[in-house]
Amino acid sequence: MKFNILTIFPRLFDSFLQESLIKKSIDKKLIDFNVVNIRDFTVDKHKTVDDTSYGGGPGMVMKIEPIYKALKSIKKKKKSKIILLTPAGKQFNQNMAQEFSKLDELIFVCGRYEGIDARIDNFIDEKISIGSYVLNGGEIAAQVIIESVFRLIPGTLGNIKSLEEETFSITSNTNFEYPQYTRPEVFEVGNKKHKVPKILLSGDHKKIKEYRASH
Ligand code: 6GU
Repeated sequence: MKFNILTIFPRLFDSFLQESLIKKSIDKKLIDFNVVNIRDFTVDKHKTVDDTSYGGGPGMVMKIEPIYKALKSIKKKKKSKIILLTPAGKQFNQNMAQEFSKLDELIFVCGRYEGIDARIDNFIDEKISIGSYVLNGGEIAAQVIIESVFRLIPGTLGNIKSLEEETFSITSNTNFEYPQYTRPEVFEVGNKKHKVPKILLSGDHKKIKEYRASH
């Protein structure tokens, strides 16, 4: 699967792509990234990506031509979706992550919060928000969506647990997560001993199962 990202801050993706399972999955060629600097598609001397708002008002508006040209520069795959990240979009959830993970490609347009020329609507498939709060731009939202989508692609996880169980637990009210512990058995802070529940050390698999089901 390919993730294309259109942004005026491409370096925000540097460390994101260079760590952990994202990096491993890129190395394994399970996923692929194309970070596009919208500024590269400006034609004027000052590489202008925004301008004042028609009708007046505060804040700058992202110009449509550089974004349109950046979109045009992407050689689109068959199952592809163009997503505009905006706090005014439809709220992202696990079911959407699941649907997106079946595509060949996602194309993210990272708008700055102040605004983007409304004619962008003619060139995108969906508007998505990651929650009821305002970010200055879509870059971190794109990273949130990418992180939730890529891990659903077969081979990207050490397949730790059933993804179906995980989706069920998050979309229903039941919680499949149980408290987990690792060494040391007793963690001392000052005179306080923080202990691992005895049942988990008992080796009694039936009891452990019951404990996990009820916590
Ligand atoms: Cl996708 N963009 C911005 N700018 N703010 C947000 C958001 C997106 N989702 C929640 N807040």
